[in-house]
Amino acid sequence: MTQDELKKAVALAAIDYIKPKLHRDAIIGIGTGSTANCFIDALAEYRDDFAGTVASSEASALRLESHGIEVFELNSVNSISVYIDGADESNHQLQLIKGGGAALTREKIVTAVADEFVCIADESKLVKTLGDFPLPVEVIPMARSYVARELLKLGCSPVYREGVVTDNGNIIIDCYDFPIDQPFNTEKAINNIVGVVTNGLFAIKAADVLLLATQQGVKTLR
Ligand code: ABF
Repeated sequence: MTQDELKKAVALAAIDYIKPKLHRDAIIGIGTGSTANCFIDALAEYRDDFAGTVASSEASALRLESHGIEVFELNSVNSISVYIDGADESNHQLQLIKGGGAALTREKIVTAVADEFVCIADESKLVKTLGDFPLPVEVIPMARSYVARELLKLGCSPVYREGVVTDNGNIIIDCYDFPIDQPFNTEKAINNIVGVVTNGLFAIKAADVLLLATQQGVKTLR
């Protein structure tokens, strides 16, 4: 199977996973990226079986609406039953790097609200140690140079992602050359730098389930 076929396979597995949880009041959290897009497309068939969605990006909201799926503001819902999203990397503890698509802050907010976070990915995303993928950090624009200097002290090579403005009007700094042995501590350390809005480590609240598409079928990791 190609990588695209693996993404479609895991999106269908996620549909099977959430089907028993669908009911007329259920709100589904929807992530961002090409794997999440496959899930959105597959979800369209079930649009009448749940109340609606909360999206982690403008792009996903538009795609959901194009399928006639209702999208709610997060502030207008009381709970999210399950959040489905991709990742850039996952380790075996289901701690993730996310934010390659610059949607990390809204993704982390929706993750915080959701009762359950189901990550969907193809097998290329599973790693022993996080950090081959550069860790994205969303930063208030005026703090860019200061935050870069502080990130340097943590041992990475920070690179400003030119030309990218997040949905929240902020900038992204990517941390290169940064093997992350202790994701929980690193997530906290970066959060403590003044001017950082969010970092792309999802370790303090990791995924609950990882549906991983492999050439041998979709595996469920917990
Ligand atoms: C989002 O989409 C991100 O957090 C991550 O950066 C990315 C994964 O994209 P894809 O599914 O296209 O690989 O979930």
